Amino acid sequence: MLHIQVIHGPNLNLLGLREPEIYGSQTLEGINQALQNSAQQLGVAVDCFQSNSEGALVDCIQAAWGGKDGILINPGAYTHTSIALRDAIAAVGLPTVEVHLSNIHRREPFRHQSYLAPVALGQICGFGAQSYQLGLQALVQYLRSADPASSPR
Ligand code: CA2
Repeated sequence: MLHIQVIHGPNLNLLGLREPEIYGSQTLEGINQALQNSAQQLGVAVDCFQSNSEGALVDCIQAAWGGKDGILINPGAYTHTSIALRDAIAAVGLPTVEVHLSNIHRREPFRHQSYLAPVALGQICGFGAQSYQLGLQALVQYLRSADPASSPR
């Protein structure tokens, strides 16, 4: 069975509690539960992790190496600042999909650049909590096409 590491970056623990006009009303717990439901439907296993600390996020990416097949990550504001997260993803070499709730390209110019996008398979943004669902589907499809033996069908 495929194992996916889901990673949420800084402040995403506040989802549903603050600024619902920008980030929606769903809580992080709700997003994780919806991902678990989809994972069950897809026949994959998902582990979810959130931290406000850049180092803890790097540790989680490193720990995925060897045990997980892919990474689904919303790096939060570290998207636009973190060479450390980019280097960790490049170092472990796991297929990674970057997701964002908001469309970072129609927001402030400082959000238009992602340090992670060049080392990710792709980026999905602007669909609210649905971005995570789309990202999970894309990642699982990619992993199954890369390794047909991992398909349950
Ligand atoms: O749109 C996204 O998913 C972001 O990754 C969210 C980050 C932002 O810095 C990125 O540019 C785009 C911010 C996450 C903050 O989450 C909050 C949630 C509720 C209340 C306050 C912040």
